[in-house]
Order: sequence, then C-alpha cells, then structure tokens
Amino acid sequence: MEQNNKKGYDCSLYTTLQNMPNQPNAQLEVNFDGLIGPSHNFSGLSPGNHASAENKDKESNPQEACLQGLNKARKLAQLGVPQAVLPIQERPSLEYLYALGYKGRVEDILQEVDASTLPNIYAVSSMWTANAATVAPSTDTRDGQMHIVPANLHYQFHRSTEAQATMATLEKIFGGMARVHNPLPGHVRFGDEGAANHMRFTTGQGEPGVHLFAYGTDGITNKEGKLVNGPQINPARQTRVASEALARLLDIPTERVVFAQTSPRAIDAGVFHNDVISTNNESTWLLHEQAYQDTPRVISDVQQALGSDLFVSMAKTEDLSLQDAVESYVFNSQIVTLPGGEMILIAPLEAQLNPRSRAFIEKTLSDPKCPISRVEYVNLQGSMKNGGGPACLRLRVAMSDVEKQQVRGRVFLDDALYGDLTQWVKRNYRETMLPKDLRDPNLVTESLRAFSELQKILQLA
Ligand code: SUG
Repeated sequence: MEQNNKKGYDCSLYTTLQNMPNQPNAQLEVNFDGLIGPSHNFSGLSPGNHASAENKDKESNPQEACLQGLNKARKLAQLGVPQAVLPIQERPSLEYLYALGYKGRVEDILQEVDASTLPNIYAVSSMWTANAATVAPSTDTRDGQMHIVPANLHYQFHRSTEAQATMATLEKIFGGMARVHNPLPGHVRFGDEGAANHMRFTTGQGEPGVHLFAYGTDGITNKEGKLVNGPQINPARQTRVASEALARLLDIPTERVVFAQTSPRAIDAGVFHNDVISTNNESTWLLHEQAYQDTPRVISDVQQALGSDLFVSMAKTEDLSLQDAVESYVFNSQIVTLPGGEMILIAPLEAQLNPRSRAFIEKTLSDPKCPISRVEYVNLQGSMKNGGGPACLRLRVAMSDVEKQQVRGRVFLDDALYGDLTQWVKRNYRETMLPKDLRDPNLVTESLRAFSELQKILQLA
C-alpha cells in the first residue's frame, strides 16, 4: 500500500469523493462492506445454502477471512470506487442471552447455553451487508429523500438477531439524511433478506432507478401452515408480500417497480438469494436463464420501466448449469463503475477456477456491446465457505455529495482507516477456530473487546 503511494498509485478514495461533481443531484454509489467478526466459524446454520452445509464443523481462520474482506474493499477504493465499511455486531449477543432468561457472568452462561443455540448468538453473519437493508436513493423516491428498510432476516434465528442492531447502526450512520424505517414485522409471511433480493437499474449514475424486487414465494400459507407457490426442497426466504411492503415504504413510484419470482428450481439448486443468480450495475445485467419464473418477461418489464435498452448477458443452462452458478458464485460478482465511466467485474476466485463460469465471463466481456472492460478476481474464501461472495459483502448506497457530508462516523475507507482496521484485526482475531471453541471463555473477552475497539475506531461509540 505504502509502496503504491510512493509510486503515485491512485489509491485514494478520498480523491474520488472530493472529485464528486458539485451538484446537489449528482450521485455516486458507495459500497458499504461488512467487516467479518472474530467468531467467524462454520456451524452449518443455513439450510438451502450449500457452502454453509458443506463446510459445517471445518476449521475457520477469522483473521484471514476478515483481512480478505478488507482487501477486497481496499481494492475497490484503489480503483476509485467510493468505499465504506459497516461495523461488526456485539458477539456473543448479550441482548439475546438476557432475552432468553440467562443471568450472571457471560463466561458461565456460555457453558450452560444449549449446543443448538450457541452458534446463533455468536454468528457473525452481519458481514453480509447485502442482507442488511434495502435502500432507495433520494433520486428515486416520491418524497425526494433516501429511504432505508433494515431486513428482518426472519427466516433463520442467527440472522434474525441482526435486525435491531443493524437498524440502530444504520440510524447512527444515515439518520442525518435518510429515513431509516423499522424492519418488516417478524413473521414468515414477511420474510425479508434485504438488498440481496433487490436490484436497481439506471441509465447512468445519478439517474432515477427502476427497482426489481425478487421473491421466492408469495408469503401465503395453506391449511397446513406451509407456504404455497415456492420451492419444494429449500426454503424461500423472501416473500412477495414483504417485497410489496418494501416498495411502499421506500416510496418508489409504482411504474418504476418490477416484481419477479425467483425460479423455485433455482432455489432448490441452492440459489437462496437473487444475488446468487443475477447481478447488475446501471443498465448492465448478467444473469442465468433460470433465474426467474419467467426470465424473458422480467427482462422486458425492467426494460419497459426504464424506457431504455439494457445490456443483458444471459447464461444458458447448457453452457453453465445452476450447479456451476451456485458452486462458483459467478453471479455474485460486483459490477462497478470507475471514475472515468469504465465498468469492471469483481468476481470471486471460485468463478475463475470453474471453467464454465470463466468461459461465461470471457464470452460476456468479448461482446463488443458489453460495457464491462475487464475482470478482477478476488480471494474471499473465508466468507465464500459460508456462502457469501463479493456482492454479499456490500450494501450499495447511491448518494449525492450533500448526503455524503451527512454520513456519520469514520466509515469511508481511506488509507489511514485501512491501516487502523488491519491492526485491529491482527490484534484481536484468532487464526484458527472450530465451532467447539465458542465455549472458550477467552473468546468472550476477545470478541467483546474487538467490538468495543471497533466502535471507537469507526467513531460510532
Ligand atoms: O444467510 N450464511 C449466509 C450467507 C449470506 C450470503 N448473502 C447473500 N447472498 N447476499 C446465509 O445463508 C452461514 C452461517 C453458518 O453456517 O455458520 C450463513 O449464515
């Protein structure tokens, strides 16, 4: 990093933000990446998420995983893409331990907690900030202000513990300029997993967006209490009624909203979020032909609502099976716009290693109409082993210069913050961990200390 600076490498996010056009309406998209917590482990908590099940009980390396995430964020900042971070949450979750009636010293409580609850109150899944919330920037809303709805993550206990803390964090950081709503009611009918099931299309940065909400089931239950019209094997975490509520809360004009059902076959093949099978930036869209129930209709609905052509690269099943897509996470790539307007693809290493995924990327990039000029592969294996790729780790927030000034906390990633965070990780994180280590009394101290140190570093205390 320092060497790069000496060579005059343009690595300063600060430069990008300073160069933001000085007009109230000009907007840039900022990626808010989640930091990976010190109790990162493989507990196999997520049914329908193949990586989580396959890596259950394997050894993790929390330090390496967190540094991999930070390096991805720094790479984007170096490329000139506005980049910020969101904090880890308090783990173990004292709030949940007390809510479950435990009293006394946390170290003692952790010996008592049953084996099925323990990994839930220690889970660091808030790292996947694509699941933190759904955001509509001020350019897109009827009332002209940014709206944010934190996800209730109702479907799984470990993820549902994030919702209230996420809301508090988002309020702290964005409350000065955005309306931060409550999460949707915590019921299976309103299961909401945030931006991972949402896409925003525009004709360019700063232009108003068209919002696609993907869902896995209608949210209606039958006489047996089972959700109807959804996958047969794996759970559908996002419901249509939840997505409809989001569109209302975000205050997006109806004609700029599209709803799309994720294909039940895709969910049954391991596509537990839309961002495992579909990715976009502005009007560039990479997806699998089996992404939605009726993929051609979804594309034409978006195109019509946008009133402009899209660049669509759609993988065919014969070239790239759903299994390949899920194993390689090729559609969990980020497409980002660089300061000069060039787009690049940030893809997981696993997509480079899978010949069919790599061929899909190469074919897409070789299309003369494709606005993406090149691909960069990133190593995020720690996160990937729990089912989270490059796009899962970031929440996109498009904001104007004026709004940017109102973001609270020291969250924009410049060289100094990157340095402080790296030191913080090296000071507090272990290099090996197994789920059984969650009973280690020392982990309580380490984990709570890391949380409070970070609050100070990010000036969120
Ligand atoms: O919800 N994995 C997360 C992965 C989330 C990925 N996010 C997006 N696709 N946007 C999940 O399934 C596994 C935790 C464990 O097994 O220990 C987990 O929660």
